[in-house]
Amino acid sequence: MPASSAVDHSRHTSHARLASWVEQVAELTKPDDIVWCDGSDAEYAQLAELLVAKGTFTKLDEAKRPGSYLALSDPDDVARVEKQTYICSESERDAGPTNNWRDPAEMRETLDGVFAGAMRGRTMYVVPFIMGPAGSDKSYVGVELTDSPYVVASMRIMTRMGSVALDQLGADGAFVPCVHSVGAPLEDAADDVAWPCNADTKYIVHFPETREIWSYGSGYGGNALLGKKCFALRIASVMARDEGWLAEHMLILKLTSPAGAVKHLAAAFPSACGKTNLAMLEPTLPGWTVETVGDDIAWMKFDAQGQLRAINPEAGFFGVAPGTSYETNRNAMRAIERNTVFTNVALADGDVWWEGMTATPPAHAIDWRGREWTPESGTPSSHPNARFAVPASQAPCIADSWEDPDGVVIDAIILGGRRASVVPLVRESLGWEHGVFMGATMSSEQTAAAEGAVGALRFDPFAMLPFCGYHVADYFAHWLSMGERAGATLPRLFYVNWFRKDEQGSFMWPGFGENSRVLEWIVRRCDGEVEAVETPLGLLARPEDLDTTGLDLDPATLERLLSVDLAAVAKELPQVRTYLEGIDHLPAPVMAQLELLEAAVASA
Ligand code: SAT
Ligand code: MN
Repeated sequence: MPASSAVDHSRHTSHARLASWVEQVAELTKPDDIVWCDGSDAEYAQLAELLVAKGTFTKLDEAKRPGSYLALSDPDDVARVEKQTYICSESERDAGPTNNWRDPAEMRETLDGVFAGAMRGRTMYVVPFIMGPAGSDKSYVGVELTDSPYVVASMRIMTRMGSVALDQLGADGAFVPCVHSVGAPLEDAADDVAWPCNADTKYIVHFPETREIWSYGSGYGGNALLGKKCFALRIASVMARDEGWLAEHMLILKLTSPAGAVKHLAAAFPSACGKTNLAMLEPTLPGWTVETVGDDIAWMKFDAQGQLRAINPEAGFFGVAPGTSYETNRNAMRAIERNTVFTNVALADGDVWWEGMTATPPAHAIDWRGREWTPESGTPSSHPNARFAVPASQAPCIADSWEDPDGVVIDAIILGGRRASVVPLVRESLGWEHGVFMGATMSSEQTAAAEGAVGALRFDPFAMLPFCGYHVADYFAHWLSMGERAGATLPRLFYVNWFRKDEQGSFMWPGFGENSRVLEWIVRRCDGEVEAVETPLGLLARPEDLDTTGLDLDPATLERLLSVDLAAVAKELPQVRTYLEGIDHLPAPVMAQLELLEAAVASA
């Protein structure tokens, strides 16, 4: 039945605008079929069966990994494609220097071209989803139309999907329209491949003014699961700017002291700095517990009492598999023992394996490219960006408050980067403007793995470089304006660096569960229990205030971890200046913070 011949959608929704938009997209993309998703277990089971039949999913051994599947992607469709990601604001200025801008009218023409007939031979799934707990005033609804059943199955894990979202939408609620096609129309269903995508053409497009997302050509991760980076960060950051809240690339954790006092912290780190590990940390400090509210995204709004409250808009964890083990993140490993979709890891004896999962690799496996693999193969068995998708509720460390519709009160926000030198283990900002400066200049060192000079800094402001949907200078101004809200209780701002190295190249700080010692200091600062040492870089911890009981850490190393070498800071400030000067319309207070720091190190 050709969908374009006026299908009756009233059985599925009373939302006339939704029904007619579905019809419009079907007329453009010409799917063979339209399926409205209800999010039920039966529907998920059917999808999984279909994906197994298509060869996209391999069912894992039910005794070893119940309810779980492995998908292997096309080898050229393995990560977000930032060069083909666009912000199509009406004015080019609004996209700013960190985004690819395209004229919205021209982009609409382009999209009309590539989407015409794009779903031929396929089923178009209507996937309504809520970002945030059902019924929360902080949640928003989206509807993704996709021709990828893999995306539907993943959206079922990562969002509140199906009838629950249609119910929240009602007859005329607002939703973010998200259109996704793998860009591989079929003449004949028999021609399909296990991982359809378009090798040549990919477009990940955002229209911030109309709050729309169009994605073409990729089936992987953030390119295709449009609730995540596209909606919950790029579009939501624009909504947050307009409505006076914050949509951030931050984990949210709940920390309970031995006395039972609860604090919630949000934290932003660039990729590969252990965000999921921190969100699921097992404290080594006796009596402390960490529970997880979110591991990737935080939506934060001030409540009537002026407290900043955060929700995790997602319902699942989409974590990097390689490096995850019972040693590095036991909570994640326990979460993914069942009901998990793995993508681009190795298949070994009916179960999954990846580099770093166990000390001894399996003698034989099928690698992420579907080839025979042994430890002697000389290539990694899993793609470095291989992922697991798992319902958040399965994590043993999930906080009871993780679905609280009111959100949790954020007491402190932690920023950080991966720095082998210069940057101390922990410091508190000198105030809100200084904290915004710290966020704006978040950086990691260039490693040999990436292009560019080793030792050069890569700036990733608030870990939002690829995710801020508008001009990054306006984003800094928005952060500054949060600090001026009348009656607001602002969270304290901290900057941590777990990655300091000594002259021999060894990490000076043990990291992982030991990071609870730093969290404890942060809590004591929030409670006004400890003094700190004021320096031009921020408020530093005194060595005697960091609980190092039972740690094998000599006093000299601790001293170095907690102090700043102003001469070393002075040496890298020119890089900071060049970076900030490259941002047009930079708010004056951010530059003023740099000038204060330059003056302080010059006179030191
Ligand atoms: O692919 S995602 O964007 O969802 C994950 C990531 O790249 O951080
Ligand atoms: Mn992320």
